[in-house]
Amino acid sequence: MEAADVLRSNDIGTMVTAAPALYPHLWSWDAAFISIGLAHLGVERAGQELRTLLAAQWADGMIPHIVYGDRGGYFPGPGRWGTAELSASAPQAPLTSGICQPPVHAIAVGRILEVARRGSDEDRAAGEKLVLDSWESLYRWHAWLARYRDPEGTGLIAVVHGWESGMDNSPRWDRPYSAVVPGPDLPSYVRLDRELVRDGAERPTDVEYDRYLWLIEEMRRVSYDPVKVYETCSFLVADVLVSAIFAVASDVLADLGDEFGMPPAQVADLRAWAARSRAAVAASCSPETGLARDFDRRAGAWIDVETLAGFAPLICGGLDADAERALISTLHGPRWAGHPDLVAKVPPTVSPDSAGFKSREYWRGPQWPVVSWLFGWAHARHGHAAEAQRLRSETLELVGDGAFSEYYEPLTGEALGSRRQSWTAAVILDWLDY
Ligand code: 9WN
Repeated sequence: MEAADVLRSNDIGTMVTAAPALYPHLWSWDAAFISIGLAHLGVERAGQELRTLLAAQWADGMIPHIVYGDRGGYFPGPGRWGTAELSASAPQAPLTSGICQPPVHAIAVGRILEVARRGSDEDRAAGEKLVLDSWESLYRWHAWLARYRDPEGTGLIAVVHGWESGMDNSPRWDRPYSAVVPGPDLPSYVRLDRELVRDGAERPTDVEYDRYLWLIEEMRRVSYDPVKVYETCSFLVADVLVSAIFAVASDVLADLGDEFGMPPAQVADLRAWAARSRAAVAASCSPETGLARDFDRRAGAWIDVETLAGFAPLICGGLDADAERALISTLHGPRWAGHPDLVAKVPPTVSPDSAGFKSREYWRGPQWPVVSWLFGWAHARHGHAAEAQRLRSETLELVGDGAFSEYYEPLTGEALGSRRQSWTAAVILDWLDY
């Protein structure tokens, strides 16, 4: 009931904001997870959340990472991006940011359909209508990623900003960000997040923020043209977790396409993208650690930093059975989710045994319930039922304080970041209704 209350109280009618104060707008991958939670309260409202997001899809196919509502309260706001003035592809309304986030949306549509089919006739009809109404937009979104973020057809999808990965300040990005040098003409700005999260150690640093804002300046200068962004942006990294999500989401979308009679040529595209990305994720694995790796396209080098993203092959499959079993054991073993110092056996974003582990700092160590759900969903899909159950019960334990926090301190279980974070409540609702 409390999880449902979080979603209802964050619902401003047109959208469920990602969080009540810190994130008072709609975020792309949050909206997908939120819609899964909403499906348990009513399939129609779940579909509406995705429709709000898809209504902001750019003409070229990109789904933007933020869709702004009419309240301010977040920096950077639409004025800082200037997408409506600068890009012919961006919508004039609603206003949006100029980058994207991980493509989890087809996963959400698939899950909503499953929930809908267990409900009333109206729920079932609403779930099926959602598939029919969203399929083409999601196909265009996947086509945009394949075309503009993997122009050489490697299978690894690139991000041009840490925000695009959803794991903004992960240590994965430290080296690529060290090559992002803000110019003296970076317009001044005031962070609002630091007013709302008082403990600075829980948020990215000011040095990191300067780089985040500088990348926006670089993109403004090429009017968000996706070809030029790829060519000129000083941050360009092939993201192995985004690629794995892209692969499995393409599988889900292709299966829905077959079932709902969508054009065979488009379904074939999705299957080809899925196969290519799955193979590329598997091929990225480090011979030493077995973990998948990002590739810094600007530096031309693999990023050998050990983080939770290294388990990307468990999201999309594609390893041989022995390698997959070994990776599962590592994820649930004593270096990661089974680390003896953790309060709950939920994967931390960085292992406590890593030099870069920071127990309170955002994507540098804390446990994120939504990421745990994603691994749990993938475990169930790929036949690892016991591990899926463990993630569910351990994450429910972690969030048992009812704060529905954005992230948790792994060694103490302390709630960190925003409270009443929508996607945390949403995945808990889904898990309670399994
Ligand atoms: C920047 C909304 C978003 C999530 C991201 C998370 C955080 C924003 C921020 O909040 O990012 O996009 O201001 O820190 O890192 O994954 O989508 O919940």
